[in-house]
Formats: sequence, structure tokens, C-alpha cells
Amino acid sequence: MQNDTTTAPPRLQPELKVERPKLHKVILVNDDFTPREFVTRILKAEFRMGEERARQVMMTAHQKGVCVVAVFTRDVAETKATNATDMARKEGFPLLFTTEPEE
Ligand code: TYC
Repeated sequence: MQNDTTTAPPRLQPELKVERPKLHKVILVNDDFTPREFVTRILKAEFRMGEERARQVMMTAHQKGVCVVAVFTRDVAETKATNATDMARKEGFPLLFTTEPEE
């Protein structure tokens, strides 16, 4: 009896295409109303930054209009941006964190 394993044509392996998930930036947006200290506090709480780094990021947004806070997978970036923005809303501040995919 013929043995399938010896007569079958060689199986072509499908090419494995594993793509790295695109990372998303969390962006801090400046406004004229949220106190600097409050922005710094949010950055420390939600993005686990130390005082010095949080102040640098806050000041960059303050001076340039926006600052990239960090990059994460899409879900994490969106969750952190939403949490941080919600914390500000609860205190009545217009502070905004947005996300955008990296190129
Ligand atoms: N511009 C604000 C002020 O002068 C401080 C601030 C900094 C607000 C960064 C938002 O993303 C921000 N009180």
C-alpha cells in the first residue's frame, strides 16, 4: 500500500506575516485654564512619571502647544488618555489628552 507521506507533494508552508502592532502616542494639549501643578499631578498619577519629568512634559506643552507624553499599544494609549482627561473634568478643568498612531 502506498504511503501518503512519501507520495504527497511537499506542502508549501504559508508565509508567516506577523506584524508588530502599531504604537499610539498620547498627546498632552495646552490650554489657558488648567493650573500647571494640576497638569504635573495628572502626569505623575496616570503616566507614572517623576516630578522632574512631569514638569518638563507640562512645560513643553505649555510653551509649544502640545507634547508627546508616551507611546503605548492602541488600547493602553486610549485608556490612559481617557482616564487622565476624566480626572481633569472631575475637577472642572478643560485639560485634554488625545491619541494618534505613530507613522
Ligand atoms: N497653560 C496652563 C497655564 O498657564 C498650564 C498648562 C500646561 C495647561 C500644559 C495644559 O497641557 C497643559 N496655567
